[in-house]
Amino acid sequence: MSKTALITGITGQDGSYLAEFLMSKGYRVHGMMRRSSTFTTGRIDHLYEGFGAHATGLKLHYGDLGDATGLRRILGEVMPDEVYNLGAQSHVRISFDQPEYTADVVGMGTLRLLEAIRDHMQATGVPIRYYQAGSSEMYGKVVETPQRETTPFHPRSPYACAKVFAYWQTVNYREAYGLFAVNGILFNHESPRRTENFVTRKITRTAARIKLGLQKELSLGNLDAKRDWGFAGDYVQAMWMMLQQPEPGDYVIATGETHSVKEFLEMVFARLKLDWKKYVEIDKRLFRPSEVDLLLGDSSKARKVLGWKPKVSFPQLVDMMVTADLELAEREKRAEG
Ligand code: NAP
Ligand code: F7E
Repeated sequence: MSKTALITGITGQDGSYLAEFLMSKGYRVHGMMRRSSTFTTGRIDHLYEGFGAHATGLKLHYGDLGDATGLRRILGEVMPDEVYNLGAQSHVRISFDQPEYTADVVGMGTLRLLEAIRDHMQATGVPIRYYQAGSSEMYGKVVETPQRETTPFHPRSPYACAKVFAYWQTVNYREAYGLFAVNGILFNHESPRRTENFVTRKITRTAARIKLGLQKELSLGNLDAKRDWGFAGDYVQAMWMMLQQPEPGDYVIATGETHSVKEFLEMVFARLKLDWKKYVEIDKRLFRPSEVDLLLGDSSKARKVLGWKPKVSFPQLVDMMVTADLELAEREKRAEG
């Protein structure tokens, strides 16, 4: 019998790739989305038809990690075998502007969902496997490089502090109640579906618009920060693999390569045959009160135990994002007439 999965954060980058992947495996996929005054289903419109009882394919439910009653109701309706908690205020810079809200959604939201799952399992006797979207941001001011599962956390933003809270709650539900709960500690992963205010997509999107004469400049913050960037499509497969293991555990998911923002910028502009120095201005407002300078992951545990490895290389990722954003800019230019 096919399994049922519930994904929070279904409308986000990872939610869309994970839903596609699980549906390709024959899962019945349900997603939780927030009510909004504008449509937010652009990344998943191709996966669902209809809503509620009339839906075929992917099924969507209104809900919010701030609303425990709703979470409980959705669990009762969906009866999932697996829950993937991807919902979050996921922007690190913005978490400094909205620390309390970020802590509530990312930290307390995780606890609300874990509590709802605990009660649901007790009431129904049906087990659930739980995936928690942990982040390399938890390593923050790193104490060792590369970072692995045993590296201590030193979070450097309200977002990262909330993710550390969520991480330990997940571990504690595993230890205290025997819940099959895992933390994926995922390093940065990107794609043409990345929201436009994360640095990679901001660069590819703006550079493509500059190439076609639709924009003149690109404002950026700290170009020296280094990140271990992979492709989101590869990373969601690791989430699923973690939940198929005989025992629950926590796993680092990373490429094992690090590049500075400046290197990413140079590659994108070189690919478009543009000199980035002519277009980029540094805006101090885009710097963070406390920065994460260097992230580089060691995913040997995932490679050994899960048999996971990234398929898309760094140059391929840059190429994929530039190609997609050039096509988008060309459509915009045509629409402008
Ligand atoms: P994303 O594109 O920002 O998506 C976040 C999702 O969470 C969206 O669907 C968003 O809904 C939803 N959401 C926001 N607030 C919510 C709330 N109060 N209740 C329920 N849902 C809410 O993030 P992503 O890149 O796909 O990342 C997925 C998860 O992995 C997040 O938890 C993120 O923190 C974590 N993570 C990401 C990376 C990365 O490099 N991408 C690395 C490590 C960990 P709307 O569409 O309505 O905004
Ligand atoms: O910043 C620098 C910035 O916002 C990367 C989230 O998915 O990955 C993501 O968090 C670096 C930082 O990603 C701009 O200072 C320079 O050093 O793309 P980002 P992030 O903060 O690493 C982790 C793993 C998550 O868990 C998060 O949810 O780029 N940077 N100039 C800039 N960053 C942005 N956003 N905008 C700039 O103009």
